[in-house]
Amino acid sequence: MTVTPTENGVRISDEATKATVEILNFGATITSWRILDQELLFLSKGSKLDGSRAVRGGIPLVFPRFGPPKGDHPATDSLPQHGFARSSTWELLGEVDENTVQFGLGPENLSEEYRKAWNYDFTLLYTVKLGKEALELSLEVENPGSEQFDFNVLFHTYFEVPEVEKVSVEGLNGLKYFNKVEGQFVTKEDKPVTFHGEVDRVYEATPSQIAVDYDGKPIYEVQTENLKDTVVWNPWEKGANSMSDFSPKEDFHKMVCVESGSVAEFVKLAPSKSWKATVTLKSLL
Ligand code: TA6
Repeated sequence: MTVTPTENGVRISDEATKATVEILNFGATITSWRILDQELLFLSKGSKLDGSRAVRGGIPLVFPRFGPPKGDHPATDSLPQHGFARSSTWELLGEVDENTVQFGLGPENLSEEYRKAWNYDFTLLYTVKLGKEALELSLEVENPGSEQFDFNVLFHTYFEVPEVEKVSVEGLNGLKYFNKVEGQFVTKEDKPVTFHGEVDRVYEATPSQIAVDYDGKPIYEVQTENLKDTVVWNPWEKGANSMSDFSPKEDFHKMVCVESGSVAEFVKLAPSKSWKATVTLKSLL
């Protein structure tokens, strides 16, 4: 395994398995994860990678709020949709070992605008470890200040798939979810999630293991520790058309977002406390 700097971030690679992961300093966004030269994460060809806006694909990090400000949570209502972590430049803290790197974000890394909108003391530590068939992502949130703060967090993972109409997400049957397309809760639906139109759902209290199946066979596994919820999203044609950085538009067929996080409720972090969560993505391809 080797860790090498790239123009705007870092790459970890393993010669033996031809596995690589690429991470930008901007957003600490993972933009590529490959095994045996096969790309496993979707990245829109229209995505900006120059720090001018959040990356459309890969794994952007959502913190400290999920979704648009709704006027019901003053502490985060001045922030843009999905918060500031994905659109701030993180500090590459360095190699933890030959297959692991760590990034940090604190108030000193935020723009004045974000700092004003969320004026808390905080430290985020993001650890990315490349395994032979897995990618292990850990996020630690620390509160070194004297005031409690609330946060949502989400690993907004865009998986690459050959055709989303052949995908099903397994492990969420029968669970309550908020259907963002219709703006209402659904309490019980006993079938796997499939994609034949726009899907935008926030599943609450989800199991720690979810699978993405293709043609009835598992191709990805998502394991979590200390994360409650799972968001499943595909924008379909209309959604793709509404995003200027989504191109070509028909590529919505090639992605499925299965996003692990804590978003239905805010996590509350008292002064001097810290919180940690881990997501392990496995490729079964
Ligand atoms: O996580 C799903 C979601 O919240 C969708 O509602 C959709 O809007 C998506 O994220 C992308 O959001 P973005 O701000 O990146 O355009």
